[in-house]
Amino acid sequence: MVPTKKDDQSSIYIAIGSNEGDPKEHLLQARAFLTSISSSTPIFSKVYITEPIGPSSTDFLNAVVKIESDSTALELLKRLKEQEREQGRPSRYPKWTARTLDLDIIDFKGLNSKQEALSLPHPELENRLFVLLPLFDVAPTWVHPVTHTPIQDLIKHAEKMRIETSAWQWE
Ligand code: PH2
Ligand code: MG
Ligand code: MG
Repeated sequence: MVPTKKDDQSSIYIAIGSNEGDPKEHLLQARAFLTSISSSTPIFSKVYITEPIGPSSTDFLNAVVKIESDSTALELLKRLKEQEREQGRPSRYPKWTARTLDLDIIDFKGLNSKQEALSLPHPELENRLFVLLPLFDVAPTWVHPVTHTPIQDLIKHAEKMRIETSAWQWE
C-alpha cells in the first residue's frame, strides 16, 4: 500500500531498545505506555534480538512503533524521557552503555530539524540496521524525509550486524 500524503505528515516512528534488567518486561511496559499516548491504534514491528553496537556486551531487544499524536516533538521527547526514568533508567546516563529502556524518536511527521535537544530525523538512522529492519515492518514504503532514500535502499547499504527475529513476540 502506498502511503498517502496524510500518512507521511501524521505518523511518528519511535525506536525501542532494551538490554538491561528484563528486556521483555521493559518492552511490554513500553508498549502499554506507547499505546496510551497514541491517538490512533499503534503499529508495532516484530521484536529483534540484536548485537550490541558500542561498548555494551549484552544483546538488545529492538523494535519500532508507529504512533500518532498531536504533541509537539519536544513535548513527546519529554514524555519518552519520563517513561525511560519510570522504567529504571537514570536521567544522567553514560552514552551507549546498557539501558533498561531507550525510546528514540526516529521520524516525527517528516520534520527536518536540528536542535540541541533533538535532531530529526534521527541522525544515526542510516547506520542502524536494528532500527531500519523493524521500521521496514511498520512502514515498508517509508522514505527518508530529507534524502528521500527508500527504506529498502537504506537497508541494503547499512553496515551488516547480527540481527534476528526474536522467538518471543510481544506475548
Ligand atoms: N542502542 C544504542 C547503542 N547500541 N545496539 C543495539 N543493538 N541496539 C540498540 O538499541 C542500541 C545499540 C544507543 O542507544
Ligand atoms: Mg538510542
Ligand atoms: Mg535514546
